Amino acid sequence: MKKLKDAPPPIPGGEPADAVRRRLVFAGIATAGLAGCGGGSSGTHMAAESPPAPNVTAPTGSGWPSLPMLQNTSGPGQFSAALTASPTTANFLPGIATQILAYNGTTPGPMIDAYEGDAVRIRFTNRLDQDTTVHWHGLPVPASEDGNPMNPVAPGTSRDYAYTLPIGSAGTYWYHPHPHETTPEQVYRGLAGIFIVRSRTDPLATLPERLVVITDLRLDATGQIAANTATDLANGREGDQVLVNGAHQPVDTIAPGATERWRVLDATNGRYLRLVLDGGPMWVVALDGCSLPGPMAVSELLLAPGQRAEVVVRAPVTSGQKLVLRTIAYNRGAMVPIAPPVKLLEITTTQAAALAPITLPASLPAPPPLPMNLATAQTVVLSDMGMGMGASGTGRFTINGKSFDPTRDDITMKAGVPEEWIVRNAGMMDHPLHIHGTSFQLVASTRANIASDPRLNAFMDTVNLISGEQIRIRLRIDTPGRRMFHCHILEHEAQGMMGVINIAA
Ligand SMILES: [Cu+2]
Repeated sequence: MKKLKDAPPPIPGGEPADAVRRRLVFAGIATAGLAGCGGGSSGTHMAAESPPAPNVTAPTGSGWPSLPMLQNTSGPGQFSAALTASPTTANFLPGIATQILAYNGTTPGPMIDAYEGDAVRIRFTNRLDQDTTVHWHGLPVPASEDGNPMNPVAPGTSRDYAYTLPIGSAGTYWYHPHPHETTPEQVYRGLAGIFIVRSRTDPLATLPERLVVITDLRLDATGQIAANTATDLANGREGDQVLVNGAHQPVDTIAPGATERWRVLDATNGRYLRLVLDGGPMWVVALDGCSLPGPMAVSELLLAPGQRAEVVVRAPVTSGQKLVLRTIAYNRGAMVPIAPPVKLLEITTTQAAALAPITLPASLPAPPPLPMNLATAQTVVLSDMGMGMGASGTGRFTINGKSFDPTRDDITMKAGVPEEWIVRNAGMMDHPLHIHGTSFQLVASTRANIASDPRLNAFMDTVNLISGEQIRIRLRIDTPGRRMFHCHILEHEAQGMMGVINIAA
């Protein structure tokens, strides 16, 4: 059994494992200044209705964890690989084997690194004890290949996922399970990976890249992953430690003045990342799988669950200075304490001579805008205040008043024909709406500050709506079949906040 590759090793001067385990963090107690190992900045989560369960946090400060790559067994123009989901163990805590679910033995799963135009064929094997699927989040793959809950892969069986990555699809995506009702648990137990599609004409191709795959983790007193509570089901699960590439607050070094492209993925079930970078400037160059029209300097950037961003960052020009990426408090309207600020990673400049600054290109290959003056084809209303009283909460989380039914078509549209939709969040908390198989353009919002938001007129596959917000999006789905659209807080999706778009040929 392969151990988790990215597990943080003990560090010189760090706390021994026993001390970490003894220093328990009790759920239900606000723990600012209590939870940390080293940095003292680990958050925790209030599990109000369950008996107080002691949680433990992983040591911090490991070296930079690089992700394993999914091996391509074909030549240029093709990407062929084998991917297996199976139970295994990871060493988040030194000396403790935590049961996880993993793709090819690691969490996050292996990075998929392919090119536009590649014919992809991935032989997927399910070694879990329940149905699963692989969903290629954001990629415009045929409906039959998109890992919909209606197309489960049974335990002990395999299937091929085969599709071609269209020219123009270069960007940062991810893959994760999408089975009916069990997606949240499969993801929080470890099944998620980043998927990069490259262009041969990428204007930023010369920049060094860093992957920042964010997951979060909640371990019980024995070091095992804690199950979802009723609070998690209602609000979306937030683990009490935030991991980067599977490690807790990893550190690295960088040449002074270096410019890097970071691909950031929020692969958590329900944690919002309000990202700030201390020590250097940050430009957004892409949201989800799509370039912006040009680099946009930002002081902070919000990622909802499922979203990605590509940012360009620049290191300080003198040695011994730090770039620190943090997520700061964000009120998403949930009935849980607002997650405390958390340091995600820390990178220190070396003694090397400062590198000359790189001038970023003024324009980037954003998708062409969709036609204006489209009639409103759909109004989509998200609600978290339905009257359902079932034990699973089914009936509370709805789209247009309905809970998910895999046999029902909620929306019909025609392949290749652009539409404009109104989407409204009539709920009390934020909901990130994800539409499969396409990227859509956000063209308007009732939010006051939308004009200065990099999202306005940009393309994305997941858009966050705050309570009461109404937006307009334009979208076109080019291939026929039945597609999912849903809230990407996975607990909401699993409890009904999902629908089917049937795209006619
Ligand atoms: Cu939601």
